[in-house]
Amino acid sequence: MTQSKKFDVAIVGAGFAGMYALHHFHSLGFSCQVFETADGVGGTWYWNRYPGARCDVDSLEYSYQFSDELQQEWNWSEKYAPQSEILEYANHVADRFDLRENIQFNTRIIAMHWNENSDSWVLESNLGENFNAKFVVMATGCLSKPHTPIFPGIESFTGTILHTSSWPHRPVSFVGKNVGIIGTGSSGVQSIPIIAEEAKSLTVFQRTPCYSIPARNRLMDKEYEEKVKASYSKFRQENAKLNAAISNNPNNQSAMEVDAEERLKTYEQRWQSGGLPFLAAFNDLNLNKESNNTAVDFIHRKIKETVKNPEVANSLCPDTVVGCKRLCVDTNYYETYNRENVKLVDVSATPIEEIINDGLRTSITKYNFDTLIFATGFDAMTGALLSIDIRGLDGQTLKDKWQDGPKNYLGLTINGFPNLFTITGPGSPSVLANMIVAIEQHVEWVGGCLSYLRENSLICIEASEEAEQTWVNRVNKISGKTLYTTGCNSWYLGANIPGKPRIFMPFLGYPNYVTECKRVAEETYEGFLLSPQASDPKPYAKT
Ligand code: NA7
Repeated sequence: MTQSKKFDVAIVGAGFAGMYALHHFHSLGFSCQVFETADGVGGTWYWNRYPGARCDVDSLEYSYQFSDELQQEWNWSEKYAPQSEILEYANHVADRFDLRENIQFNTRIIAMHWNENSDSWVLESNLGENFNAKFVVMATGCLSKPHTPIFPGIESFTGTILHTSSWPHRPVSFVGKNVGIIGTGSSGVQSIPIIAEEAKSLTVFQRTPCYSIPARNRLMDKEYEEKVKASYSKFRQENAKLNAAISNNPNNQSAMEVDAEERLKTYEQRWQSGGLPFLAAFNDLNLNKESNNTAVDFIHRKIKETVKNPEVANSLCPDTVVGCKRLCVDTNYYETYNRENVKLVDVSATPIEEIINDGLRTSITKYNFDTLIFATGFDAMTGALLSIDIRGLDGQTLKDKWQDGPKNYLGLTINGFPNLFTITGPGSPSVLANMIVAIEQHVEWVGGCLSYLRENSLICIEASEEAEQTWVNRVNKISGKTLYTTGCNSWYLGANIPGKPRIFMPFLGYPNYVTECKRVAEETYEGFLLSPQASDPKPYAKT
């Protein structure tokens, strides 16, 4: 029988989290192996190759800061980097830091069981291999399990079916094609204007309209880039003090504190400068419905000014709280509905009932097309974790543990699942922070924890049940004061997946979160159970 390979740390996923975890833990002297389903690095940016895919955070911020050489030498071409450039950057990082030799590509981890005899995890891959690791770090991403709604008849469709989140690795031509697209979240909003330019016709099936702010993307402002690079670490430190660790120029006034004229002026300035900072126009847009309504009215007016057909414009105006769902950032999204070849179909009242051989049928009409695109999102934050058969102490499955929603401590560790860490897991700022900043903070916290255990000859770490419950209550208490939980049905709440428990998953407030993580570590890992004994006390060899 072949001996399974042993590592100090197994890392699942080779996106930005997995790559940095590998680099960082190696630098601390731990032996590591990454397992990655794809044949390349990049995670989200490997898979989401749909036309128009780009980041909604400034390039100079959506990048690693762990190496000053790296951040000085890399030049971004645009304010918001396109997917191809972010993927190029991920590949550059993998080469520059010699990461590939410890990444096993084309390998999906399908099961992970805690072995109480050896105090280690046994991982099983789709290739039938077994691996043994003292610690496992889940770097599986927050938006990595695609959601495809189940429509009857899908197998009868004779044209091409695509999903934005698993786009082909070859160019897809829409020239001369009639195209249908389901979904108007960020992926739909980014791809619709570009597909519309090429396709013969594009029919957009919208169940809920989104709020979208013009990106005002442009070539990198070289002067600004030089200024940032001249004091990059200070720039990063300043951003880390902000709620989402993104420089959004927050206005510390309530929308109700200023008169209508000034409010309008503020919104107009934010609309003209573009992007996510729109939501920082006032400090209570996520807290006070009345304040939020003022932003809603402003965006509705912009939509109505842009879209010529009043009926279409009305259908594009959401009636929910702005910012409650992820705000979209676009280039020519609303303008696209003025094109002759684009049709908007509101399926909120007349849902899609079935896919037919040459299109789809709603409850009232039939639509024909050659290509059907699903831009229907993800089973966010918990989907990728729960699609692996994870079993902790006494064989408890993570699926059972999380049947009423995710429960963990600091968004990083789970009671009953020793030596397991989740990077940007539910209960951490994750998707409501700059993801790369959040990733680096998590990886460094885990690195500190692993070093502490080694220095103190400790074998296992596990979140206590009490600390976990207190943490879950804290995450809920913070979000409960906001409009996130009542203003819409978002994927932050799991509301986009039929049957998923409705729990607001991210921790709101990056700076407070970081302070708490630091405090816990300084208080010798308060809230954790640390075990000095193990049934197999042999330390694993360090590389
Ligand atoms: P999103 O934002 O979850 O958007 C998915 C879209 O698909 C949304 O408009 C959904 O409408 C729609 N959808 C889902 N199921 C259906 C059915 N059954 N019928 C009609 N329409 C449906 O995913 P994205 O990929 O666009 O963006 C995900 C994140 O990636 C984004 O927030 C950024 O952070 C990057 P619904 O709103 O549920 O009515």
